[in-house]
Amino acid sequence: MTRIRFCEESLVEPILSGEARCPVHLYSGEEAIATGVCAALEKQDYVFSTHRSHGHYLAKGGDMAALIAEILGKEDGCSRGRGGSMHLIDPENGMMGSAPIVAGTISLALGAALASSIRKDRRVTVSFFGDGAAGEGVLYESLNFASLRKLPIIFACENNFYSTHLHIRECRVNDTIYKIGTPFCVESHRVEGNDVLLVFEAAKDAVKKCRRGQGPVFLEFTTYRQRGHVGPDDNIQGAHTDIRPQEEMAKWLKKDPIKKIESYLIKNKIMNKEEMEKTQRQAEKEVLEAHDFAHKAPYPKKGELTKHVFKE
Ligand SMILES: Cc1ncc(C[n+]2csc(CCOP(=O)(O)OP(=O)(O)O)c2C)c(N)n1
Ligand SMILES: [Mg+2]
Repeated sequence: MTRIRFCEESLVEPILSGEARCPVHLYSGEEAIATGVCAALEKQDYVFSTHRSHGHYLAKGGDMAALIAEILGKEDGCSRGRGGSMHLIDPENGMMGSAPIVAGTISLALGAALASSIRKDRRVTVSFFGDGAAGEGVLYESLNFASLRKLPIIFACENNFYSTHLHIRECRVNDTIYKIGTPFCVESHRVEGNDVLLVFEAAKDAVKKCRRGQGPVFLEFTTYRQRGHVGPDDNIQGAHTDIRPQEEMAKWLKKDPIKKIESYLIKNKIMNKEEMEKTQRQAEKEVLEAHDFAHKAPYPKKGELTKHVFKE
């Protein structure tokens, strides 16, 4: 979680300075979900992600230097600098890809889970998506098909209560999402997404069920983004402001997922302050080295910009 937070916060300056040219959706505040879910997975398991994908990529084992290089559009990026922040991939570690079309990767994840069930390879697939994807028909079609075929797939909805700047209550009659699994006979739960231990327990149970052929499972994780929808803040018409109510933001800052696990670890004498600082120093070093690597990496050659983009 610390690695993800430090990585995300290190991107603020390159975004504001224009060094990062692609749209960047920061994951600060939501780290417990990617971390808790991916900790319950094996390396060979698959995850598919969205426009807000840095946390999923890192938690599944993706290389931070290749992530920063990708965001800076460099040849050494995980998508050879052609994809940017919203097209991350690392098949070696089971990170099968992210894409910015809202709900666009749900059906791809479903296909991967279908392949696993045909091959009987015992892999579990996690489809990460936001609350905004609950407004797209493909999610309902995928829930139905996954349930019909008992596919080993976890639908992991990250409900941060906003789709861009639209509050969930402006587009849904209530703010719970997990209940949409019920009509499709999919086991569904709502979990406090800022509590990494609860996330991990829920994911572990869901993974177990999927491996036993008792999938799918739908998990809705409640959370809140600490940064803007895209970029560090919401620069709407030149004003760096956030349209969300101040009290709401303050309430959620108090529920910071990293602070939460830190106080748990201290209170239960699992880690002390020095050990935590050591973790932070390690993360800081990794981030600095990743930026250094990305700065030095070359841009793709002008004549090769479409190479690797389309299959020849
Ligand atoms: C099909 C589609 N419609 C609209 C958009 C524009 N868009 C980009 S992100 C986003 C909101 C997504 O909200 P949510 O799924 O809750 O994810 P969050 O950004 O909150 O993590 C929208 C509407 C899009 N990328 N794709
Ligand atoms: Mg959202």
